[in-house]
Amino acid sequence: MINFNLYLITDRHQTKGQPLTAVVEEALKGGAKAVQLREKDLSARELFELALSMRRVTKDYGAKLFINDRVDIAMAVKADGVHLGQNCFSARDVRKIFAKGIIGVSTHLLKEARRAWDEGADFITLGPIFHTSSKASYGEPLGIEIIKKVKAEIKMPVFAIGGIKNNNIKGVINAGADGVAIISAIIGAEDAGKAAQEIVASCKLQVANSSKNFKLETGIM
Ligand code: 3NM
Repeated sequence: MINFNLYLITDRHQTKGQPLTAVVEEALKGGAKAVQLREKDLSARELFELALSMRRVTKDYGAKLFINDRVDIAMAVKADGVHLGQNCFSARDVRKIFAKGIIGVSTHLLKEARRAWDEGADFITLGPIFHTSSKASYGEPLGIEIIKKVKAEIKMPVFAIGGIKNNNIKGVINAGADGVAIISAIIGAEDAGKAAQEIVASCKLQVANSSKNFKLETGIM
């Protein structure tokens, strides 16, 4: 069900004036397979229109679409799932009304990750791992160690978020992350397609290396 390592998150304020759908399409051409529409300052109507065009373009490239917080809009545009913030509905409540939806939850602490797991989320984002200019309100970076702690307890996919760039993917995947969630390193890049392509390649390489290490360590070859 979670068959992607790169979870691309939108922010239309970082596209340097280009239409968001066009930038996302470039990233999809580069190999992104999952997009979260996260445009918190749009009205329901505006978000619905944008979600419809995101649905079309993600479908064209065989990619999954998630809508941040708005379960109603996710269902209306037949998105693959929703992404829930800590102040949003619980995963358990969403499951009752959006039975087929894949549910992601934003977490920033071990206890939030545990709760998402208990409530039946399908995956979490965990961060901010590094300093990020995209969401300063989440305060100080958590650092890589939190990934190890969460993965030791929680048996679901974890996407590291916050300041993730090509040059720090190796560290987060080695710490146990299943993938990375990114805004600025792709949406704000000069060439979103090239950036996505490089990041998808890094993720695949690091995931392959880490599972090889795991097999070697455990003796299962
Ligand atoms: N959520 P960038 S950090 C949307 O810690 C978001 O939950 C975070 O943007 C969290 O890839 C973040 O530009 C911003 O650092 C991610």
